[in-house]
Amino acid sequence: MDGKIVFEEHMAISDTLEDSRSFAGGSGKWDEFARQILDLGEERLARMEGNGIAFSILSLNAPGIQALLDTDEAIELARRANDHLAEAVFKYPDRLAGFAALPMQDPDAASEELIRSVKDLGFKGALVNGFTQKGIPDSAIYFDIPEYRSFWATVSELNVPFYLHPRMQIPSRAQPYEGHPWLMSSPWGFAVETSIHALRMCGSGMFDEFPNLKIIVGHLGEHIPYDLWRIDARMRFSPRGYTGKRYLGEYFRDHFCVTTSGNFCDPSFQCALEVMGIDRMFFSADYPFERMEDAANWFDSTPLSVAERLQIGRTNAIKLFNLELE
Ligand code: GRE
Ligand code: ZN
Repeated sequence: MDGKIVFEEHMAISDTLEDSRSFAGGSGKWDEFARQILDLGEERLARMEGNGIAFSILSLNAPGIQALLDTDEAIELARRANDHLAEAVFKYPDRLAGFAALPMQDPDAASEELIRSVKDLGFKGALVNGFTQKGIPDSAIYFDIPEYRSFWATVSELNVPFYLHPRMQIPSRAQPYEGHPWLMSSPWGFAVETSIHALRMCGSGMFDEFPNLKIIVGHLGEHIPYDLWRIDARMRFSPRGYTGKRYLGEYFRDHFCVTTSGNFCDPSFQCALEVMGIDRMFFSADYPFERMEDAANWFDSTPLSVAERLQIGRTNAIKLFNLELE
């Protein structure tokens, strides 16, 4: 399919490049990976072209800003990363757009940077790499807590989506993974962390307060669509402090969008599609952690009608981000 749009696609600046080293796929692959994630020009655009991808919204690699302990440093680096990305977006406005990296260490500073990114740089929303650390290494702040309501008010007012992207749990909080470092990483722990954060948001009342909030999760929903029925079924018997006005599944279905990033599997895709509904499903690749070729070849041949493929691969994204594309 031509004209696809993708939006879990990553870039790095020199300050955050090392964050991704352990995910590059072995020592022999590092130079190529580093070149790909730093590139905001010809190689990326050519690869998009070759895979029928017309437009890509880029974001800073993980954990990026969220791993910084110093708030001033986080504010400064987020600004710098966003300005760097903006240069590429200005150069190729028909092909590239940006998500803001945000200093979530300080909710007011995060609001400010989001406003600047959307209004001055033309960015399409934010992508944040999970919980933020702050002050000490053993810290993990989730954004459903009351301190972030003013931030969500800003997101709501700007009416832009917020991409909740994975990061790895920090070692001091990762006892269940002991002895199995592979388990806490992208094969499993990424989804555990991100799904807990997403479900906390659903249970927090933030969607009652800001009914227009849209949160995006990747990797076919970070395991949630598969288990959404059971969550509600069990909570009827054992609510244990759940104070939501509606079933949790209703919040998830109404306020979350799901992308195919890094999860190119027909049965999982069919499950997410059936649970979320076609209006909430979106194609994405997760380049350069995934190969664009793998993403595109899978998506172009997964069982869908022509109209469904067009909607998930393109038109849903045009609507979600108000893109000025046909
Ligand atoms: C991602 O961006 O989603 C990602 C990483 C590292 C490894 C795997 C992965 O940042 O999907
Ligand atoms: Zn990603």
